[in-house]
Amino acid sequence: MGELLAGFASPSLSPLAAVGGAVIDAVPPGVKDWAVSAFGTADKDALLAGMVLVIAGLAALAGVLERRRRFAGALVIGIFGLAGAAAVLTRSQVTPLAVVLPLLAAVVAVVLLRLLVGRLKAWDAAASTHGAETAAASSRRSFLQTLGGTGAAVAAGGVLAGIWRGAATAVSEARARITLPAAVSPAPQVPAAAEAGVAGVSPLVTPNRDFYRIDTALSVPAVNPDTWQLKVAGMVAREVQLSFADLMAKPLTERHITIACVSNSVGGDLIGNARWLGWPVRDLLAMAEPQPGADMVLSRSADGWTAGTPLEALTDARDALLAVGMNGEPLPLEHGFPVRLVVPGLYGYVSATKWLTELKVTTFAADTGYWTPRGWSERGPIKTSSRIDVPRSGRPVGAGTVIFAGVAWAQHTGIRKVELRLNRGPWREAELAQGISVDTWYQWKLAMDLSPGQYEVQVRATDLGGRPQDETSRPPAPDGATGFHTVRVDVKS
Ligand SMILES: Nc1nc2c(c(=O)[nH]1)N[C@H]1C(S)=C(S)[C@@H](COP(=O)(O)O)O[C@H]1N2
Ligand SMILES: [Mo]
Repeated sequence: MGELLAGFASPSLSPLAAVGGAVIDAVPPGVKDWAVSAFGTADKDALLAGMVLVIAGLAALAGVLERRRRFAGALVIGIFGLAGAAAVLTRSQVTPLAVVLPLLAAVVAVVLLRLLVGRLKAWDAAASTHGAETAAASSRRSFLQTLGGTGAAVAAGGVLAGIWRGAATAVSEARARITLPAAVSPAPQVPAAAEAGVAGVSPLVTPNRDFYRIDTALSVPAVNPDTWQLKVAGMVAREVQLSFADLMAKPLTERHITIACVSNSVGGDLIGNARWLGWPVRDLLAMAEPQPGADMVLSRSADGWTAGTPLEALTDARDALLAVGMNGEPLPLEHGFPVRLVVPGLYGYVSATKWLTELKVTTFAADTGYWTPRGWSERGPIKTSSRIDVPRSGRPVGAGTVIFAGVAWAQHTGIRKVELRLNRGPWREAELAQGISVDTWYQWKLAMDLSPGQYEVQVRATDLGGRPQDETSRPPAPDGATGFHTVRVDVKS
């Protein structure tokens, strides 16, 4: 009921999304890490499924209690409605209507509960009366009809709410109307020599639909580009306001940049490379003129999430962008439409704010980003790492020439070499493909002659400064996983 009402009245704030968002913000960091490692990018679906199960359990409990004692079940529903309203209140997009919806839904649920329990009791009474078989059958039918009708109405309401929410997104329509301007500084052509040419290796440029998605937003924030405003404030000589039209009229830069999540485990897939179109953040900051002493920019999203980025990374020569385009399209909604930050060399949690609305020039001493108090480091430079894509771990291959291939990255530094070793033997240098730029990942390949047997294969990358990747096995928290990606290959005769 709450979802249905929200679908029509307040699509950005369904009660389910609000409770889920509050849960995400409240769980200890360890639980979040466990959820990402267990469910990957399906973590939100898993949370929603879990919530639906909890709701079904509470509904069953309410029914059982109400049958025993009048209003005992209604009390459970009332508390549930209040909890929903409280969760909505913790959300940054809260509106008065959004708070009322869970309460309204609870009232409807109590009315239905009373109706159903009334019918059930009539059936109980008739069933225990001798010689009242026909009365029992008819009260049974009446109970089951009411129950079935309620179930059908809930299902239809849910579907309707879903359709409505999908169709009602004026934002998707606004996105469809956008034509991206050409870049004044276009992305360098992807050199043909950047392709290792091995089937099964990660594509050099990740298609938008395959690009990993990580954020705390249970429902994708709907930010209308026509009303979008970016505010630059804090320790600046002058505050700057920027509209989407202003931004689109700036001389834009397009670059391939590989972004990665700090939660990516060694060998994991929370990393992707896209061609981003945007205005260099340093040009915007130059307009605002950061004051001496400032060392951090706290960026904020429409849903209240924040990241703390070193001011240096946004003002130095690297191409930190206020991105509006991803692989030639306006940003997909899940990837931060209409505007996000992309900063070469930094993990997403300290730099890649999606649905961006504010840049506050400040200091690390005065402000902290969303993940820092939750057990993650204040600073998050991406660690040099490498991954074996083919052959897939555990998949048998034929004896003879076996081709290994994968990707390696050291954003903003670049890769010098990639090496492989078998069963902890000597390192052998792989063939390193040309990079698109030092800000992207590189493909590599190595053909080896292997006789039948079991092999443990490990990969390591060395950056252009000559620093090999860290070999110590460490988990993602607090500042990124380290260690060698290791696959087991079963070579058959
Ligand atoms: N508004 C907002 N932006 C966010 C996040 C978030 O939770 N909310 N997560 C960050 C993290 S942790 C990562 S790794 C990147 C992922 O960007 P992607 O989903 O486009 O791949 O977005 C960053 N930007
Ligand atoms: Mo992340």
